[in-house]
Amino acid sequence: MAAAGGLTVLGGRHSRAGGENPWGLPTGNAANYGTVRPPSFARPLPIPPIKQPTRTGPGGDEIDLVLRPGTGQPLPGAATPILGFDGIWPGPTILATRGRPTLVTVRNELGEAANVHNHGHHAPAASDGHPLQTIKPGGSRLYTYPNNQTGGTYWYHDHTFGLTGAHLFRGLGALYIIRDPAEDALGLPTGEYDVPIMIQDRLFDAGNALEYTVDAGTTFTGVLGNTLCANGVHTPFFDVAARRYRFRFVNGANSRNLRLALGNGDPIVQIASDGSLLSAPVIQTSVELAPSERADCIIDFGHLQPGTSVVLRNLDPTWPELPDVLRFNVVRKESDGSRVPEHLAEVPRIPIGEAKKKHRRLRFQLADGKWTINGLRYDPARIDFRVKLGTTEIWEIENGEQTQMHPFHQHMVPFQVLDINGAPPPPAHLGWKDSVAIPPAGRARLIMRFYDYTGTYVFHCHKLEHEDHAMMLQQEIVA
Ligand SMILES: [Cu+2]
Repeated sequence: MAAAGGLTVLGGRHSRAGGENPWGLPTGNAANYGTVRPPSFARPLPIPPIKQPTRTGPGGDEIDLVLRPGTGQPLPGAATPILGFDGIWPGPTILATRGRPTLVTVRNELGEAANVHNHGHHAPAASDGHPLQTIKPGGSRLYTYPNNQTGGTYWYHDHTFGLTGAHLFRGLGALYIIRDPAEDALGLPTGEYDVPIMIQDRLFDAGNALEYTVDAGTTFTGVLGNTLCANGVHTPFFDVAARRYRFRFVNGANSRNLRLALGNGDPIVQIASDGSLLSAPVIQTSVELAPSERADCIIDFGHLQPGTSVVLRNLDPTWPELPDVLRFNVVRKESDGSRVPEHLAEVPRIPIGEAKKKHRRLRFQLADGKWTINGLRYDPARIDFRVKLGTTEIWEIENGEQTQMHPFHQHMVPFQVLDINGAPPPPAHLGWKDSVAIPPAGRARLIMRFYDYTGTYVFHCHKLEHEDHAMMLQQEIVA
């Protein structure tokens, strides 16, 4: 089935074509998938700069951010043109403190409309980055982030109607971390031992330019790269001391799933999922992250001798497989005053009875070759349903697609996972979440409280090529 206008997606199952992608589809520029990558672990992991406030006062921290073109150096050789917050990829990390507002003035010097969505943030509708609330070229907009929510790892990215995938792919993504004094008192690794790592697959052409193609194949599978980047650099290395580290892993890929594991078989201790600490650490052999999910993990290099290396692997089999994320090189011994307490935070479960009869069913599926939710494509002029402020609801998200998962993302309020395919969620899913993978042909039930803000907010699939074409609906929260 050919794609009219390049935006119709294919339905049904697709057989594996030898040497091609498993769907046998024209996915992006096929020639570039065969590009020989430079050696792995050759360049250091960059750490995005911390954004310094322009002013701090009683009303909060004021930050000035500019959307502008820039260049990155993900590969050796020619620089790569990008679109960046402050012209860099990833953009600067914004550090906020729980309970103290952050006021971000964003000026757009991109030459095209764009905006900012602070993913996982509990913000007034005017600051949520609704797909139509864009900043015109040359214009600016003030985003108010109250930071009245759990401390943790969040991230901000563009959310322009129909262009979110293209904009994030070109570089418009960065971390937003909320510090919480209660969390600081736990003794977890901090300072230089608290390391943000945004993982993103990208496709480059022979001249190192980013190659983003929307066609029938990529709209079906999502855009999948042939190069895995950590903080904007292809498969880097990171020198560590023989001690504990906290890594804030962000799956900032457009559509790729990740399953992180250590090459030496050591455990990864997950302490937070999306924006909240778990009640207790979860010891895992691998950590799965759907697009937009985050996992804060403790990795202890304390038993390793200097000179040892450990590769962070990606075990997810999505085509084309990208098995190496980065390599940790243990370079020195060091004393370690950090600890990982057995109890991290109170995460009270929302009682199911609180939702009373407020249940919704949302079916994510292909309909007439298009990505839909309950058969509907996103229409910004249409309110899909209204939710009463102050109520609690249970949403049952169904995945009607047999071959791939859809990562569900809700704006404005976090949720708790009640069950996935009828089974209790895994321990790493017992915190507050804003994104969750709905397995192929599977379902999940989520419970959420609608509090503080009225207005129109979207929810959608976070495979961005699904979201853009147009697996997204909107709810209006009403008083
Ligand atoms: Cu999807």
